Amino acid sequence: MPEAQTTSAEEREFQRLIDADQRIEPRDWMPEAYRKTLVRQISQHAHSEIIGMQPEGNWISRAPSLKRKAILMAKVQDEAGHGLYLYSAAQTLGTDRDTMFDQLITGKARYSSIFSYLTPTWADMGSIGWLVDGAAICNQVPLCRVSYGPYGRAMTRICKEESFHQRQGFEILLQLMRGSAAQQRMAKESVDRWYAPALMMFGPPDDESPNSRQSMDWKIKRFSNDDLRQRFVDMLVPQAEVLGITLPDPDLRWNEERGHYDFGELDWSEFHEVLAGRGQANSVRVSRRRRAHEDGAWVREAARAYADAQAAPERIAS
Ligand code: FAQ
Repeated sequence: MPEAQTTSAEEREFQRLIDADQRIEPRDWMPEAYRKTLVRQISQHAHSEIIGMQPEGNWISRAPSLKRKAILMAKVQDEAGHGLYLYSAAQTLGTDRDTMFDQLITGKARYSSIFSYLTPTWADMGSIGWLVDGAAICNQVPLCRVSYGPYGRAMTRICKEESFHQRQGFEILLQLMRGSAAQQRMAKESVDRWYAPALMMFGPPDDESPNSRQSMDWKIKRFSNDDLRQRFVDMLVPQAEVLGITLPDPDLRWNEERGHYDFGELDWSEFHEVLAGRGQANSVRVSRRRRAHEDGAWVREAARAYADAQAAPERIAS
């Protein structure tokens, strides 16, 4: 008897494209679990960009100079744009934007843990740029090669802007470190607060990451959470030396044998608390987003009326 056929022609074609490092496009057949994983990751990523506007938006009206205000406004606008590219990429998988927004404003959707931390000082704008955008770049450059076409193309555009974000953050900290003793203290205190949460952005350790294995097989993730975290630490140490800032980890040291920096254990209970909604600012972030969405109802109505008028001008005129 011939051996039972276990995979369909469609499945084999999907696997062939993945194995050949070619892209899966919206009209291609894909396993439901692949589609679901992508929607989960891309929508979380989009929500992070949108919620991530708040910690920095908090400082636009208090930026210390006109130049800093203009740069910060441009950066926050970029984050909005990133969110929109990503929602568009998720929409190509059949999940509409209203559904994703609804999940966000009702607190059902995840967004990155990092945006549930508060920004009490101006130096936090430097730390977000240097550490948060720095971590985002480490994570997102490999995502430009993700197997799903619309996500990869959105990431290429996003990464170009993220490198400007990271440099402006580094430059804020550099200026503060060249300033008065109080400014230096402010920069160091801020880096002390943001360093560990930035390392946690890459997700739980590999042996506690339920999604990594499958996502790597599908070439959605190209590197594991721990590998990316290590890359990030290796990148940060020489930059911290230029800044003259000591990273807050007594176990941080160069390991000649591994060719990497060793670093200390992170407090994963803090990460789980944030994911459970008990971070410094979880409820504030979601309620602000909900209010902004409600306040924007008239814009959506006006846009809809305009689109209707374009589609059927005579009906509106009569
Ligand atoms: N926060 O099995 P894994 C930015 C969840 S950068 C919250 O390892 P996965 C730029 C995870 O969803 C930030 N939740 O999961 C910016 C999963 O839960 P689920 C956004 C987290 O997906 C800068 C569970 O833990 N970047 O926005 C986090 O394989 C400045 C188990 O974890 C991205 O989203 C976390 N940190 O790997 C904007 C990048 N980590 O869904 C404004 C794309 C893990 O099963 C200002 N995403 N979880 O319920 C990814 O690369 C991946 O989704 C990971 C997580 C690496 C985040």
